[in-house]
Amino acid sequence: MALLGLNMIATVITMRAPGMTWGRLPIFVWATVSTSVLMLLAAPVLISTLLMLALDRTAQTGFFNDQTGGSSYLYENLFWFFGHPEVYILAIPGMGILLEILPVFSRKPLWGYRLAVTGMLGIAILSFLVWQHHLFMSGINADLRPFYMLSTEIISLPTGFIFICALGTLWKGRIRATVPMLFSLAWLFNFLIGGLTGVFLSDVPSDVTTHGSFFSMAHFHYTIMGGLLFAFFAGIYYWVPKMTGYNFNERLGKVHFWIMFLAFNSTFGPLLVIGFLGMPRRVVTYAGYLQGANDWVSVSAFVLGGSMLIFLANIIWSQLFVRVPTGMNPWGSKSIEWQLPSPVPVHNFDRIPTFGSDPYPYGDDAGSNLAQRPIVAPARPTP
Ligand SMILES: [Cu+2]
Repeated sequence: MALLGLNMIATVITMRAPGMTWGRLPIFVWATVSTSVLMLLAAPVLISTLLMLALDRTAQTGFFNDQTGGSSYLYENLFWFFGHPEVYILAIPGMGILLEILPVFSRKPLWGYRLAVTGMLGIAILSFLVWQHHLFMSGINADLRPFYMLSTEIISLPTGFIFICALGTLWKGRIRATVPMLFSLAWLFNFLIGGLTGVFLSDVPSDVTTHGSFFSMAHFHYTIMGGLLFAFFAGIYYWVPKMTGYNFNERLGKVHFWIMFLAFNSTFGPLLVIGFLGMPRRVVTYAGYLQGANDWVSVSAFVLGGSMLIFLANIIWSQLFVRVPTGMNPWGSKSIEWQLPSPVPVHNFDRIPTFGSDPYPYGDDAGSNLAQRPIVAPARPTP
């Protein structure tokens, strides 16, 4: 994971095409860079921690064993020094997918490009300063609590930048409710709930009561499943036709989206409430007054799982049997990958393309697939 991050960063620094300045990088590439920084710096900590743990178990060393002079608290710290950045290793690529898709289906340039880049890099840097919010209830030195409470709450700022950029892009746009767009809009709704409930968990007084409850579990699912997984599906519905050359069935995609979106909220929304009412995580039994709500959640969770079967059916139906050709640019995107045939030829371009503008030249009159300002400048003449 660390080497993959290093590879990505080195590739972006050294192998950009002519004209692809830092200010013209597609926002998903910025998301990849931010994620790669996290992978490069966080993964080695996990690897070393697991190595020490393995030595504790096999060679009876005493890193984390309280009986032999080690510290299990040290293990918690090292684990979460990796574990919190890991949350953003999952989340930031989702933000990149979101900000890549919104301009296409709003027919507007990405609003606040620099703000979005600042947001992603800001999240990446700040995510190394917040890990002890997982240890508020683990015997942390009480004097350390305010710092980690503040640093965690400050991370809402760069995350807020991403929301502002998303809303600014949507504002007065000509919205097309395609399947990738629906999943992207659902990201905004779910991740907002995930973010707002996170504030309660980063705040020490309210964390003392909500820690270890279904509230924190539901919060986690709103960020990772409601955020990442919905963006992941947006990316699949958006880019897989480019990879395979065949469209997904739009109607099945919409059925998948609506069942997944409603069932997701019907599962994890009530769990937020149940958690507040005092239901702990990882306990099979619970008070009788929570029975009805738990039944509701269980049924919703099965429906949520069932929605994946619709997705599976769509893959088999549209990619293996019906096979409607995608064409070069079905979404009318201005990004470079859509200026090539689907699927993309093995060596992509015959000649290295040069870039004359940013990747989002959507104007008010942009309705056709033809860019007013072509993103791909004429290839350099070969000598
Ligand atoms: Cu965390």
